[in-house]
Amino acid sequence: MFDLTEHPHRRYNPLTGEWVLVSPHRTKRPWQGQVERVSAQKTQPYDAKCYLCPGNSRAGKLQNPKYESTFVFDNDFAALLPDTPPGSFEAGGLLRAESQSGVCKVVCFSPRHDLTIAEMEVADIRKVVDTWAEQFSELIVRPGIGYVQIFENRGEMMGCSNPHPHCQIWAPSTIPNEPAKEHATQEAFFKAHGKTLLSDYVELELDLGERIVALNDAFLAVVPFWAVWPFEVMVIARRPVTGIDQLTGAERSAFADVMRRVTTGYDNLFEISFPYTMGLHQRPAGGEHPFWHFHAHYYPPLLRSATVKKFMVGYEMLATPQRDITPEAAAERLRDAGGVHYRNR
Ligand code: H2U
Ligand code: ZN
Repeated sequence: MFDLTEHPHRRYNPLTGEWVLVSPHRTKRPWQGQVERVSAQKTQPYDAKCYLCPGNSRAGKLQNPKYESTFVFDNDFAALLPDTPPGSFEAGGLLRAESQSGVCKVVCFSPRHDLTIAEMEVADIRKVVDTWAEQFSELIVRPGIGYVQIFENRGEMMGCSNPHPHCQIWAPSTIPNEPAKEHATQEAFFKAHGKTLLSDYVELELDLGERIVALNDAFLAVVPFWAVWPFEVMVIARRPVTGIDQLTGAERSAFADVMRRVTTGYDNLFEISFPYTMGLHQRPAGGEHPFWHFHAHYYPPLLRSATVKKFMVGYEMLATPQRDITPEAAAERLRDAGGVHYRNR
C-alpha cells in the first residue's frame, strides 16, 4: 500500500508545473558533509560602519537621512537601469537577447540595525507592509515597468551583505521567469474553474490541516504540499486579491502578524537568526489579471541544524529537486517552534 510518509514519490507543483522528488525513508541518512559557521556576532542598535543605518553615508557621497520608520532609496549598484536604450539581438534563431530596463530600490525596515522581522513589533512590520504597498502601487503603473519583485535576503548564507533589516525591489520591463510560470498556470486554472488556483488550495489546506504553520483571519502560512526546500513556507491571502495594494488595513496587519509568526518559528527551530530568501508574488503590470492570487514564498536553505544546509546539486541540478523530510513533518516542527521568540524567553 502506497504511503506518503514512507515511500519515495514525486509531488506536483500546480503553480510552476514542476515536480519534486520526496524520499521520506532517507531522513535517517548520516551527514558527513559541510557544516556552516554560525554567525554569532552580537549586533548593536546602531553601527557606525553600516551603510543602511540612519545618518550614515552610502556609496559615493550619498548620506541616509535620520529616518525613524522605514526608508526607501534607489540601489546605488542597480542591476537594472531606467535609461537603458531599447533594442534586441538575434542570430540564427537560437541566440536571442533583449534590452532590459527597470528600477532597483532598497527598503530599510527599521532604523534599528539589530532587529529582524521575527523580533519587530507587529505594528512596525505593518509599516513595512504599507511601504511595500506604496512602492508596488507607484511602480506597477510606471511606463516601461512589467513586474515589481519585492524580496528579502536574510543572513550570510543567502549572500546577504548586511544584517540591517532590509529588502530589495527590482522592477524590470518584462515579467521574470518565476512569476511568468505562475502567471500561466493561474490563468489556465481561472479559465477552467472561474476562481483562483490559490483559493482552492487554501480551502484544501484548511480542511486537511496537516501542513498549516500559522493562520489568522486574512492569511494562511503552510509548508506547501510540493515544497522543495526543507522548511519552505507559502503565506497566502485567504481572500483572492491580485496584489498587496488591494489589502485592507486589517489584512495588512494580519499579513504582518503571520510574517512575524513564521520567522519566529524559523528562529526558534535551531535557536539562531534563521537565513532565508522571501519574496512577494503578485499581478504584473498591464491589466487587472483577476486570476492572480497574492502570496509570499519563503525559501530557507537550512536542513537539519543551524549548520547543515541543503545543497541543490547532482540529481537536483540535472533532473529534479529532491527532499527527505516530508512537508507534513516540516510543518509540524515549525508549528511546535512557534510562540515566544527564543531570545525573549
Ligand atoms: P543584500 O540585500 O543582498 O545584502 O543587498 C543590499 C543592497 O544594497 C545591494 O543590492 C545595495 C547593494 O547594491 N547597496 C547600496 O545601494 N548602497 C550602498 O552604499 C551599499 C549597498
Ligand atoms: Zn509565487
